[in-house]
Amino acid sequence: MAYELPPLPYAHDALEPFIDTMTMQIHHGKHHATYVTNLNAALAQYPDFQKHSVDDLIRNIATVPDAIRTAVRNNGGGHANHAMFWQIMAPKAGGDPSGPLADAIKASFGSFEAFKGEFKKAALGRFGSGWGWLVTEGGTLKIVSTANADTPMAGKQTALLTVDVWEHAYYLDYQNRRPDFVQAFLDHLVNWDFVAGNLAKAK
Ligand code: MN3
Repeated sequence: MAYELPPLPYAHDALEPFIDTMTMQIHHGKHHATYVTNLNAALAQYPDFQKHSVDDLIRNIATVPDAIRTAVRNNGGGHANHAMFWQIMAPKAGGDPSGPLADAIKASFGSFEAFKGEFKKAALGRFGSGWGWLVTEGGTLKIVSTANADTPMAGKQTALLTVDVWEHAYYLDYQNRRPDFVQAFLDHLVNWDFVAGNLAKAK
């Protein structure tokens, strides 16, 4: 098996009360696991492509054969995005970033409050299923959103932070209230130390 489901970096109930245990069990153990299974199935006849990291696979999606490109884009993207999303969150997290990351956010958006406003706008403005992102491109931080399992890493951007806004990410706790989920994510779940590490690596 080329690709494997990474374990959650915390217990299934660790993000309560902001994300409930069953959501985490289904989201990680079913949704994410299915992306990994389907990615392996798509690449079963293409062993050369199994040697790449999933991030490299997505970054170089144009080199993937036509016959499996859509399957790899969707399932490889789903795998890569979720693998990052689990690490973006942590128990008793959220709050304000500090250090070079806080400076970069202030330089790019004016203030942390302005950043949060723009991030929420992107996450809530994504119609249907997708992802909200903080990325870095050419030394500037930007906020973008992507549809379905697409990732900004397929272009020239490097992802620093992401939130899954598919309904399966929040429906049991929040039903139709995506704004409340994204607010709780920013206030209580973002692991800013991990985001700061992503920024340091991108430089
Ligand atoms: Mn998801």
